[in-house]
Amino acid sequence: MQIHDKGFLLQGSEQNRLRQEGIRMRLFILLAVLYSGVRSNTVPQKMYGRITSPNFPKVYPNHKEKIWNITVPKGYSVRIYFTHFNLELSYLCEYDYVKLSSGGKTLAMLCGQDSTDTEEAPGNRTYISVDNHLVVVFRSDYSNEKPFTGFEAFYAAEDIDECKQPLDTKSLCSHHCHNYMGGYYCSCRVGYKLHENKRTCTAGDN
Ligand SMILES: [Ca+2]
Ligand SMILES: [Ca+2]
Repeated sequence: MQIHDKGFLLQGSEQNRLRQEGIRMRLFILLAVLYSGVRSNTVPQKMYGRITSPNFPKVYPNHKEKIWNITVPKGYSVRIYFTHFNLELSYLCEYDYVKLSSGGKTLAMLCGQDSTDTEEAPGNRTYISVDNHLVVVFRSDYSNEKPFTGFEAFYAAEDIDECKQPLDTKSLCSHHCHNYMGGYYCSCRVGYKLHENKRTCTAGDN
């Protein structure tokens, strides 16, 4: 009986400790969110939004860097397009630019107003992130010879169709794949059972 009581007490203090750790962790996350928010203008997780260059639609300032970390829920990607784009043109966009990157890769390096042989301007193009994160960087150098008005862009979360894989990759489901907003699921042909991994089908026992 005493042993049982002691065990119970220990459990109680263990719970207390865990609770305190939980509070500390939450405080830490809150501070981390606030801190990162100040540093890189993390866009809170939204399904859509609008971003613009500093001072838009007025001329953007020199010597400016701004970063947007756009995150949408898992199972979605970020589609972005520009309704206005007017940046200083420079060889390979090394002076002023808008850089789109996702999954550690650069999707586009944009500058100018219209695309040239060596520089890309967005025009009517839309860009899609490879996962549920998109990083947009705006950067201007120390000078402009003319007034440039910067950019305005809109983004929206777009469902990833997991069932539509590139031809050279293995399908996620061994039989049927069903796409839905924010995810997908697999099913099997008659006589087969879905494996615990929810993807492969095995011949049923019955
Ligand atoms: Ca410039
Ligand atoms: Ca989906």
